[in-house]
Amino acid sequence: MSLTKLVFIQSSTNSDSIHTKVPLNGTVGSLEVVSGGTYSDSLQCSWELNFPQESSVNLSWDYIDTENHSKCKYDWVQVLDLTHDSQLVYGRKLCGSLNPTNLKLLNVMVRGTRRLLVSFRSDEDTQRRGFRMVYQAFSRPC
Ligand SMILES: [Ca+2]
Repeated sequence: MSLTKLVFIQSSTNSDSIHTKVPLNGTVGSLEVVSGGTYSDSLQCSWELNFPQESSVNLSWDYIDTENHSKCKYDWVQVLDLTHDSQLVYGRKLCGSLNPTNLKLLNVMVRGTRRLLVSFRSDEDTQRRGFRMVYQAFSRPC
């Protein structure tokens, strides 16, 4: 089961940024495995995000709450940059129950990409709340 919906993010002025970022293509959205409750067992979901031109894509996470394992063996979410040899954006899978501080550490800007692949997997037992990832793509202004 997958759910994709649009989430509009208020633009904010960043003190260390001179330019105001404008999402030229309106490529803003969020991905999550469930809208409430827990995800299902034995899920294999993936979402491919295609951007009309090379973009800088900001990724942030409202929550990540999956079965925990030191190597994320059971339930996990990962982000691949398909433009750059399918590199793992975080260098690893993500799993466990992350507190707000650790979630903030996952805020990244993926630069110069046209395609990202977000995948989620759960095994047959122990389900939790899942994740919600928010993305916002910025194209080059000129
Ligand atoms: Ca599980």
